[in-house]
Amino acid sequence: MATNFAQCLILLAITASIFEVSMANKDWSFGFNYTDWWEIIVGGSEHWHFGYNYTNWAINNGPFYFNDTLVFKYDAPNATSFPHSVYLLANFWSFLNCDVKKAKMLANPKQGAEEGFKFVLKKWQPYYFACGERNGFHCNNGQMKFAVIPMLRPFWPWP
Ligand SMILES: *[C@@H]1O[C@H](CO)[C@@H](O)[C@H](O)[C@H]1NC(C)=O
Ligand SMILES: *[C@@H]1O[C@H](CO)[C@@H](O)[C@H](O)[C@H]1NC(C)=O
Ligand SMILES: *[C@@H]1O[C@H](CO)[C@@H](O)[C@H](O)[C@H]1NC(C)=O
Ligand SMILES: *[C@@H]1O[C@H](CO)[C@@H](O)[C@H](O)[C@H]1NC(C)=O
Ligand SMILES: [Cu+2]
Repeated sequence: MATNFAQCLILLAITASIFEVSMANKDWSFGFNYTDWWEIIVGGSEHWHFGYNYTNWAINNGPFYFNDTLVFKYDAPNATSFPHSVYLLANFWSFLNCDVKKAKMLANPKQGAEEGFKFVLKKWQPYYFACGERNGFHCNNGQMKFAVIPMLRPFWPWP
């Protein structure tokens, strides 16, 4: 089971590199700036807040692809609102247990304002996102966590 999964990853990584090479020789952009085509607002109109089921959101809005940009939007805290943040959890166990101790902070409570905090899915790896506030409480009880494994885009959507 584990071996098959590893083989599968290697195969797909090879496919990805071949694909990248073949695309590198062609100018598909025709001068058009497509860097911000695939920006996905995490939570959609709900943005990034306590109590929304982001696992469910990720299932319904996936799959996500290489170079997709996730946008986390949350207001900076004030006297009546709580802070949020964006952390990358170390591994699947940390994700399950909302263990934010070993996590890496990607965005502090102020970085989600206005345009939001943008994160590009650049690598072939699982990404475990969570809110790091209150030592995992937002992640656990607030459901502010989700996992993403970017895929290779099966087609190029321009005409
Ligand atoms: C494309 O747009 C992005 C953001 O809108 C900008 O940062 C980038 O420099 C632009 N790239 C080119 C080649 O114009
Ligand atoms: C959130 O959504 C997931 C996937 O649909 C579901 O399995 C889970 O039970 C939901 N969590 C809560 C607390 O409702
Ligand atoms: C992702 O973006 C980088 C930098 O813009 C580019 O070199 C790479 O080919 C892209 N990968 C895919 C799979 O689109
Ligand atoms: C505090 O922030 C919340 C959420 O962004 C906003 O709805 C509210 O109006 C703000 N309150 C004050 C006093 O600025
Ligand atoms: Cu939070």
